[in-house]
Amino acid sequence: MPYLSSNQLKQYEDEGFVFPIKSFSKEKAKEIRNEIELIENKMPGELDKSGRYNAHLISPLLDEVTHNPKILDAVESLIGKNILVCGTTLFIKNPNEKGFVSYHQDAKYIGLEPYNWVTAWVAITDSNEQNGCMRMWSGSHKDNLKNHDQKFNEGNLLTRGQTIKNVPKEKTTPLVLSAGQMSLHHPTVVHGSDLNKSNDRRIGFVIQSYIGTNVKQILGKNGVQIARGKDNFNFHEKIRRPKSLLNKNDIRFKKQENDNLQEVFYKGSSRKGNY
Ligand SMILES: O=C(O)CCC(=O)C(=O)O
Repeated sequence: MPYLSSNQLKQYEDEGFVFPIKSFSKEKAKEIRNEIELIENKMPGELDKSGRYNAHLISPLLDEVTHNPKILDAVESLIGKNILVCGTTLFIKNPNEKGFVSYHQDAKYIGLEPYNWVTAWVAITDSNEQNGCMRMWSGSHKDNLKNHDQKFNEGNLLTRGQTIKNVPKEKTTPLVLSAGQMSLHHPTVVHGSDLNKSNDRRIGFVIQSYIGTNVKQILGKNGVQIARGKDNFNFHEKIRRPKSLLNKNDIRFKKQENDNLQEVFYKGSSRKGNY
């Protein structure tokens, strides 16, 4: 059932993003954080570098978020009722580390066309200006794709440090979210985020992205899951959901999927970046 109000739909249309949208309780968010941290403790490195992609394939709670009916209701309001999950990314910024995200447009490097897709950024911890929440350049989704430099700079959480020059940072909107809330953003809206200057981690779980069944991957290959509705196009291979926490076959499968992703992320690039 479509879930966004007419004001929220207008915000998305005018600004290229909509927030805050309540998805689950703070208590649930804490449970999810605990599961992420359990994986980090039991399997050091599993969620680092390229391992941060597709954690929903090994974490039952992140799988639950990815298929959460409230989130899907909101997504349905934007891209229609036949919805696939094309991948997820954990964006974790630890205190005292140099993690930031340079200003970029997702559509420039994700390879999904047409743009009948939307990215959900789900707050597992609170996300605010102090700990480096996302910042959006309102209305920038209405422009064409912009030039991006590939900076491969230290601390940049993007694979190739893709960076748009001259973004008016003072005009960007901070997407302040409480744990359990989410934002949705358009493929061409310009966005980025600053350092975490707080004493705690900032954890965002990003479904990157929910795509309509009519969307193709033009840079490589993406395994997908059906989130809602029917896939009459069959452009993508359907992949499994996790069986249990720390399941060996799930862990092997995630690695295989992430190896395939390298082609998408580094297409057209002469070198490998941070991830
Ligand atoms: O988590 C962040 O700070 C940035 C995430 C991002 O760029 C995205 O979700 O597209």
